Amino acid sequence: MGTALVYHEDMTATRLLWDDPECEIERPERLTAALDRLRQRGLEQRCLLLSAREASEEELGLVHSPEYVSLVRETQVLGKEELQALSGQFDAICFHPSTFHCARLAAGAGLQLVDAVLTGAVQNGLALVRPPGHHSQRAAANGFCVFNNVAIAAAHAKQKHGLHRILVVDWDVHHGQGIQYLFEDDPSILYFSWHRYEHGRFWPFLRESDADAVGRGQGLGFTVNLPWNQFDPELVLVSAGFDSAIGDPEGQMQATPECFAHLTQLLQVLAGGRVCAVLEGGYHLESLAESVCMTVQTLLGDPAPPLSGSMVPCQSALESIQSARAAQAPHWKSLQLQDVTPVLMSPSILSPEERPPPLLPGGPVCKGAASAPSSLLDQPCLCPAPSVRTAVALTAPDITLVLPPDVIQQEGSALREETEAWARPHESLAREEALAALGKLLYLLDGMLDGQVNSGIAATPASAAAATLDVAIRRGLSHGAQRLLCVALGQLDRPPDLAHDGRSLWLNIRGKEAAALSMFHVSTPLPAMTGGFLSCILGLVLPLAYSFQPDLVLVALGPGHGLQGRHAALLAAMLRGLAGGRVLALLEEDSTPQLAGILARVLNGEAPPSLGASSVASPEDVRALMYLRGQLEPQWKMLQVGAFTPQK
Ligand code: Q9C
Ligand code: ZN
Repeated sequence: MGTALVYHEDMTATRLLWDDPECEIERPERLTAALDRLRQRGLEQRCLLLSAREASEEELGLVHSPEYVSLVRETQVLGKEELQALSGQFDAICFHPSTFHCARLAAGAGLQLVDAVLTGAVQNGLALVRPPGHHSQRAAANGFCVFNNVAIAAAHAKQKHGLHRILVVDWDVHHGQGIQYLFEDDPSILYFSWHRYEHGRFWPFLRESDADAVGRGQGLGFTVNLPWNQFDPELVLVSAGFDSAIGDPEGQMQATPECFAHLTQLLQVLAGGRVCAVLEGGYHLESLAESVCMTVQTLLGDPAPPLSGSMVPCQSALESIQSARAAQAPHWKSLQLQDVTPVLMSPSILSPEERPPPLLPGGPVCKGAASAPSSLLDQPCLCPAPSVRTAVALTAPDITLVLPPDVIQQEGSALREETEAWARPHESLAREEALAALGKLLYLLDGMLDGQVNSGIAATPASAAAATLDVAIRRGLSHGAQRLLCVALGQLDRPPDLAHDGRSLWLNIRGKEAAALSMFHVSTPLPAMTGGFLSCILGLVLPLAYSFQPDLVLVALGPGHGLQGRHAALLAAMLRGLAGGRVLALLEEDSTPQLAGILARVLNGEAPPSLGASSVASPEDVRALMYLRGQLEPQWKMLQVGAFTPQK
């Protein structure tokens, strides 16, 4: 459905007229650098370009007082001295005669983006704006922000489009206290911010930026944390500040540009993919430009490049997340799950030889804080993007009806002899039908391993599902995959002789018992309800997968998988964050064209359908999840995030 890019070059007009080291980083080149890079990468050309309009004074009045709007309007005619004097009344603000015009365009750009998304003209988009907005308050400019662009967009989405639940995610490095103040008693706008805090010693130095600020009155629980819960937003607004990115002089954090691709992709599973990002901070031009490209690329549906670096969460991050969860728990059922049952821990069943291998070949390279930002930014992705994003090798005659036009239906097949050689050990692959399906699968898999195809779907007769998966794993490992993640649903057993050498991680979702037979062999029951399924993906599958950092993902829906289409779509959408989106889905031949179609669309970059306000997980599902997390946490460190045992 497309991605909008909202911009107007007039927003480069506002600039610093006097000497002020604090304000000088918020410069016009921020917009031009981001836009130039989008052009250079061919991303601008793929977007629907919208020219920003000015917000009306009435629209500004959705969150600002008339007196404040008048005050800003009057700056248009002030001289330099007067502008400087007025600026001094606010914290980190430098007015310019064009400020009012620029700030109205910035707010208008957000409105236009929301209108475009909510009328269905586009699926999502980014507004490139100056000045930023999230620090500005009802009657005050603050931190380079004049009008609160995202807050105005949220109020407008409620008022003009009748929305009832809007999620605002603020990934700028600073706390958007302006948005928090404006909506802290409003339960229809969930404001989530992460920000550098330093126990109150980081700008804007506010006590209320801490985790225990949870909103007030009707809005209790709707300030600060956790998009993953029963909120089920209809729209996601992003206060997209890139001063949290590596190299930024303000934030001094370490997030690589790829992080923003992953953040964007995670948000795209909400609200049917209706995501509106509005630029806030970001002052390192190179890092800003790259991070903007990552965001737009992901909005356009391209798979996120794999994350690099250590996947071990740092202690201080764990502590912060724990405090935020604790503060939010009284207000969100999904955060109370952990208290359902004290988990009786059986002694660890992991044998010593199954401890993590020292360093896997081609494994993650830890980039320490010492490495210069440029070295992280200078690495262009060496592998060119595959020419085909998604290919399907499916036999159902009606499948073409449900495929988007750019999904390739693949006719090719591996050489007969070769296919037979791979099939030989398996009785179930002797039948002609099974052999033909295997040939098609091998051809597709080779296309993925060669880098021509990014993702795919293949089908197999139910009776040959396990054997076909077995061949796919072996073929993947022997033809270039360094680490292969296999998520198997239904009656599919881990190939018994598959080496426990750390090169494959087997995750089976089915059955009655939760069991971690080794750190690379995990089995969990299929949760009964949507809430349980979500917890399983977020609390187990993704932490394991992100820790493992596979370069190929197989997801197999085997006999009796019992998965609903929307659940399969969510799983596929989330797994697409791994391995640069190199995901191969294996279906049973008699799966419905609807299931194949929805998976093809999601693997191709479309948002999965919204799950709806989900039920919470059942006590049994929670128990299974907690048990496995406890078993696996010592090995897979990402499980420490949201752990039920306090970390020392
Ligand atoms: N050097 C935005 O990112 N200066 N505003 C902090 C410490 C103010 C940031 C002083 C930073 C304002 C939108
Ligand atoms: Zn900022």
